[in-house]
Amino acid sequence: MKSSAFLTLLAFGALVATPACKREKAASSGASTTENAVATYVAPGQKDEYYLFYSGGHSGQIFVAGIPSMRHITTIPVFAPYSGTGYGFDLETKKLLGDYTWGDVHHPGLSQTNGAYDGRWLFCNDNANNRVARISLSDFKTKEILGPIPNSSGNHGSSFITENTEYILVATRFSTPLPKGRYVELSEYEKEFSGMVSGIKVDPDSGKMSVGWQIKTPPIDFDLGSTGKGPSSGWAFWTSYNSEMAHDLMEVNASQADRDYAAFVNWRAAEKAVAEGKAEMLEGVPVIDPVKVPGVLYYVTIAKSPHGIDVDPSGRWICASGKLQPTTTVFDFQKVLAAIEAKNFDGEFRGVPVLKYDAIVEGEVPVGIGPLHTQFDGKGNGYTSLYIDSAVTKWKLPPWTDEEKKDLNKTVLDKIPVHYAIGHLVVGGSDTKNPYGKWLVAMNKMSKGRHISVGPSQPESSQLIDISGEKMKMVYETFTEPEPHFAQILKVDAIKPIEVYPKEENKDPNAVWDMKQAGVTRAGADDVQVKLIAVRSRFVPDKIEAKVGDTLTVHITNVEQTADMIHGFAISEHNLNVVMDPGETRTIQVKLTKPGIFPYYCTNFCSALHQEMQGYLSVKPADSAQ
Ligand code: RUQ
Ligand code: CUA
Repeated sequence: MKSSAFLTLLAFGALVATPACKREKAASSGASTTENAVATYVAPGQKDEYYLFYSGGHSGQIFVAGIPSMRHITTIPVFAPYSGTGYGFDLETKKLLGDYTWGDVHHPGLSQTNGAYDGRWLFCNDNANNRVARISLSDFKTKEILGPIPNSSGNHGSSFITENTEYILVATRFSTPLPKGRYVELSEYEKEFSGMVSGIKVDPDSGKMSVGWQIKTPPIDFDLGSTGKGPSSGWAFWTSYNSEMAHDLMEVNASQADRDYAAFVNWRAAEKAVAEGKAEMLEGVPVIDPVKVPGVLYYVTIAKSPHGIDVDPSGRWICASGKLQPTTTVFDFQKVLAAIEAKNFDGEFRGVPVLKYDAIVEGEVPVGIGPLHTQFDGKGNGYTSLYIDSAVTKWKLPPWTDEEKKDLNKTVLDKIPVHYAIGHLVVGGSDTKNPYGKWLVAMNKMSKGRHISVGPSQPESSQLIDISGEKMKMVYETFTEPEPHFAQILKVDAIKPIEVYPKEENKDPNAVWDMKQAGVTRAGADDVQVKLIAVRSRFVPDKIEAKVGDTLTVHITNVEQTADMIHGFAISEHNLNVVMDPGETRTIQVKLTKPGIFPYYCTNFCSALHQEMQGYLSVKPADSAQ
């Protein structure tokens, strides 16, 4: 008896002990566990040093985490409704979403002034419905959604922000016949379909976006891009696949050629051409034909099925990676300018010159297998993600010594495994003139057992890598909301978000601040208007009467001016919830279709009497006397 109980205990003990032992073992390989733990530990009451804005892919959202803790601290709903903040439920945000309830966010981009983050806006793209959105960093809310962009399908190659946020540059992943809505047989793909590069103009004061101009291209599939600075100021770069211009069995047919095209776009020249009347209007947008307007577009060949193309902080080195070739190709933009000047071309592609590869390439760095994206630390190094190797390679940017040039293996400085199948990676400020360096976040496409099991859909994983030393150091791993693509890192002290909406800045004509102004008005035969105050811990009024057939409009003002005093407003069985921050007014509207008594209540915990913050919507039958 005694011994069997002892054995049971032992077995039980072993079971309990295993995960902890495993944990220690895993962590102790590499740098010291304690060191890593301390480096990422943000003690209770302390705060992170950086924001990580990461794309939520087909969730249609942007997620915000802190670095180094990697804690997910907020969700910014952009292209999808989010009842957590009432986004997509009130009239204003419903209008932002338009006809869509989802989007596919891939590449967030921070606004810049003089090649540095200015902390004003965050832009992001919707790959699915061809839109771009603008988020204000003063309140972390989506302010504007532009699109679907005319003449543009598959808005993957965006949002790439120019040095002074003159434009968000955007390119099409999918080509379609233009104008949109025109029916053409798929067999006519090569002849009848078009791709497009678009300059989305950003108003420097308000941030308001509009389509500035477009450049029409053959039906290749643009992939990733980036914008120039320094010597490449005024230029933008995209990779593409499908130089074969295939339209079916893409996996095979679009991987035939050894090389695909990158597009080098002189957006200042495009802007000038439009000003000089050299564009033709299509669907209200000036569209440039690059064959008729030489100088706006050049092609460059890159091996093979290229994906990322990234400009280093100096603006001189353009680094492109071909998924199916184990190198990252570095172009020297000074040589690009010289080649253009000398017309050093290697024929043309559909009437547009192709720059002579040998004349502009600096070298092909043997980074490893499946290279996708490159980021920079501002200290002369590139970091390239390797999808197939599941690793990140650190390598030295040019200028290279003669010895290095002879054997570019010598420029490869370090390689660190990630788990697993990394897509994007991000280094703070990599796309500015002065990156922060310090941290690199690897966004992995497959987690394969990195988390405790939650069923077949395994949670994604991101890893935090310390790049401050010579060797990269893996320090932390965390769950990432799906579906991670690109991200941006911003120093916390680069912005100063507001805490309340000041009462005097609330311009909503239906805002009410005084309980005497609040109330229910029948404005028309079937139009009931309510001006409602939300304040700890009551709604004024707490009774609304209406009848079936009425359209009920409720303007709710949270009159609090105290930080973090947030109220929600939900009506039972009416699919409605909005959340008002302090000083904010939001409007909901609903057609009343069923009689009864429907409680409304505050959804956001606000005080000890939050539970009592409730009222009743009484809906009389349609035929009742008013
Ligand atoms: S892409 S994994 Cu949508 Cu940004 Cu490269
Ligand atoms: Cu107001 Cu809870």
